Amino acid sequence: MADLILTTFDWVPMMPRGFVRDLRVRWALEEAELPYHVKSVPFRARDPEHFSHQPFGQVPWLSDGDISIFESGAILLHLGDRSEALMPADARRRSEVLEWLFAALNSVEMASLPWSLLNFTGEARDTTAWKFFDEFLNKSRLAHLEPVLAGREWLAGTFSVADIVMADVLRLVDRFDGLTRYPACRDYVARATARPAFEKAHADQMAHFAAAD
Ligand SMILES: N[C@@H](CCC(=O)N[C@@H](CS)C(=O)NCC(=O)O)C(=O)O
Repeated sequence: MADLILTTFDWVPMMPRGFVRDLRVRWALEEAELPYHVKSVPFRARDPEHFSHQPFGQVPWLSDGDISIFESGAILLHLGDRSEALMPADARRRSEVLEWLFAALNSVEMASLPWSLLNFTGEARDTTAWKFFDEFLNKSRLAHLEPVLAGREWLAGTFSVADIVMADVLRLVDRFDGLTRYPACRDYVARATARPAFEKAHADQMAHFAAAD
């Protein structure tokens, strides 16, 4: 089996540390107990080689032999083929994982990321943009996700890549106190981030960036 190589930045500012998306990949690799190496590319000077792996000059990407794959969701699906700890074999449950993984990325993160960025930039709470995204995230997404998570431990029966992405997405909302009205969402994040694989992935990311300070 080919070596798995995860590429991330060599350094990032303090604010995103612990939230850089290589964490999702580290977490999946740890859950599946797959051996891997981590490589770095410069945060400040992104060269053509970097863009040849990630067309937007972002991270992460994963090399698996002669396959190079970007987008955290795609990487997790790729790894899902390697381990039932990430993706169930049963066809019905597999489709549940797929729908929830895309829901995390394309329904929840699509709403939560602009909201988080407005928090990050300190956008005033009385602007049209803030009111729009705050209502969108709360009324159209979190209010509906709350009863789902109140009724189940993990999104698709057992823990899967869908939970890695959804918990990571919600973790950023929680960082800005956006889950205070959603106890089931908060408990879900707490449950997911208490997993040893998350704790190792998080500690390793923090150590990786701290090493470059
Ligand atoms: N949709 C991409 C997003 C990747 C992304 O936003 N990466 C961030 C780090 S978490 C990045 O590279 N930011 C630097 C930039 O956008 O220039 C994925 O999930 O992999």
